[in-house]
Amino acid sequence: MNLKWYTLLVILSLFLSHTRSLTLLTEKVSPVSQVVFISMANNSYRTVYAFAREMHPKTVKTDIQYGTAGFRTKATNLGYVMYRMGLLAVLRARYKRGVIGVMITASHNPEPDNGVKLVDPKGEMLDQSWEKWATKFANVGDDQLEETINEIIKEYDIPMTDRVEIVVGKDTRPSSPSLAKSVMDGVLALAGKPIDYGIVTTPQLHYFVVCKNTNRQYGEPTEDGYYKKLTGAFKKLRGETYTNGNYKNRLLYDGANGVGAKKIKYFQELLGNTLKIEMFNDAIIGSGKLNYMCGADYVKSQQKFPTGVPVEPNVRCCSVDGDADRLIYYYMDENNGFHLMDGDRMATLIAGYLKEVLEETGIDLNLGLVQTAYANGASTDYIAKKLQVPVACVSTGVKHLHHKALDYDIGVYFEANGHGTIIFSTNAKEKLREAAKNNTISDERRLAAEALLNLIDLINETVGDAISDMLLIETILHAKGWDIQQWEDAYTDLPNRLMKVTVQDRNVITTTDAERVCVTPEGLQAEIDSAAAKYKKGRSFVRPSGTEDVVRVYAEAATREEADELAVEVAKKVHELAGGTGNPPELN
Ligand code: NG1
Ligand code: ZN
Repeated sequence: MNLKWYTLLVILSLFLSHTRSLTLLTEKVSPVSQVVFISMANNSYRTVYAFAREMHPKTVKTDIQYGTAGFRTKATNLGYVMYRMGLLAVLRARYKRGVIGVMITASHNPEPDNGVKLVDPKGEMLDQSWEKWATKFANVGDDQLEETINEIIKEYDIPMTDRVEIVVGKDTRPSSPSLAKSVMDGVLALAGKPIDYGIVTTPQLHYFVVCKNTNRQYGEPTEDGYYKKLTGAFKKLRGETYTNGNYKNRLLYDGANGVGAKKIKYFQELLGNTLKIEMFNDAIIGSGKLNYMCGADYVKSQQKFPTGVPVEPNVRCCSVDGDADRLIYYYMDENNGFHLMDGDRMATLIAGYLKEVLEETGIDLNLGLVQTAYANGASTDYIAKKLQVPVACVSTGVKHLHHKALDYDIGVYFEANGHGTIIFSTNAKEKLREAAKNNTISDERRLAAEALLNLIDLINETVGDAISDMLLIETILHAKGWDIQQWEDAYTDLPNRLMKVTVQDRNVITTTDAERVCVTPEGLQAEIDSAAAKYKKGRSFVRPSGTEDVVRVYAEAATREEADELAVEVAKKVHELAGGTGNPPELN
């Protein structure tokens, strides 16, 4: 577009601005000096830079890093980061020619924190090659923002004329509404179209992104569409008998006082008596704090029963985290002994069940399981040796697990903390559909194929989804007629301990081999090896956290005392060799 037309448009938009604030000039956006003036407010014409400086100025000097789950820090420091992620989302959407998602949440972190992550068109986490851009966008000065935008446009040859949709979701934190507004300002500033989904779970947002990018083939991009898809599949799988053998259709559910507490109510309405979910920590205002002494992270990391849930011996309970993408099961026995069923247990139950049903279909598909180094050694042994399902180990972070799971026809992935899902390849789906329609094969084979197709609808393939995973676990336990103790009988966890060490700069720790081997500081790995060798079944590794300013230490061994001792020994070595701050670590 030449300058004359552009000037005319500016005059026209100034005129229109009396009636519209923050309005877009045209559906197709003009790249004058690529970025420049797109938004309009208060009768004045602004640059992205001016808008940033006036409305969302950079308030923090220290750099922030796009980590394992995007940016995460104190909510008060995130306004400008959100605005800039709104800008980046538009650029990414134009580059990918698809809908991009932005989720505002700090998951299991305490309430004063918040965070933001971008969701790519296929529902995956932002491609790693763009993480450096996210980090750059967040850290440049206000006056370098336009230059940075022009730089990325040039590098990727991004067409700046498409109108793109950005779907925005947020969790229940008090800071989330204003941070969502900042994201949307960023989207509007580059003439993208923000679609505000309000309070939703992280996996719901991933689902909406995929529905939109597949022209609704994956489902309806609405909350209603999501509930109906999942509960419809669940009811079909459950059939008319709600209990079976030792399986009872009653479950105690801890919503962590977060978004998972709000959304489970819609599920319960649609599920009726098929599954009786009793809700606790249900986010009624004033009743309890988000993630405080409850939720999946608390239960897994403290290995304790959450507050707010009544203790009933041998009754199946589960907890989700603050944005409902993690799930943990547990129960208390009659002697007040606490039993945890974490992500590894879910992965093994699911992989074992899928293997059985797959065999019944007679279809040749490869099934694999992906874990991280945090997976309990006993679970890895059980999967590889007893189930005979191939296991892969990758670096921490869902993006790595998801990516690896794509290598299989049916890829099951779970982090020990309860985040995971299953992905089915197009080949697998096609073969199952063919078998389900094939009248020349036995009823048994056909029904097994149908069951797997229903399972696919029950699963949120886009990302780990606590509520969808919960419905899947309930389906499997029901099919097997198992109570939670029978599920637990599969193998015995090796006692393990997680510790945190604070150091001056956690990035001095670098690792290789899916984080199982520490490369720097020099000499640390040799110390870890010699410590682990002292204990029966001893295994330990260290890595810098991607969500907290700490180094994480993991240790497991044959007994609780040995696992604890090994963890402390390694933590002390980290403190000594990696620039520890404060007192040397002790077990608390
Ligand atoms: P970091 O802080 O990088 O360890 C934690 C979890 C990850 C993942 C992310 C995102 C552990 C040990 N680490 O990452 O598995 O879930 O948070 O929430 O649980
Ligand atoms: Zn989460």
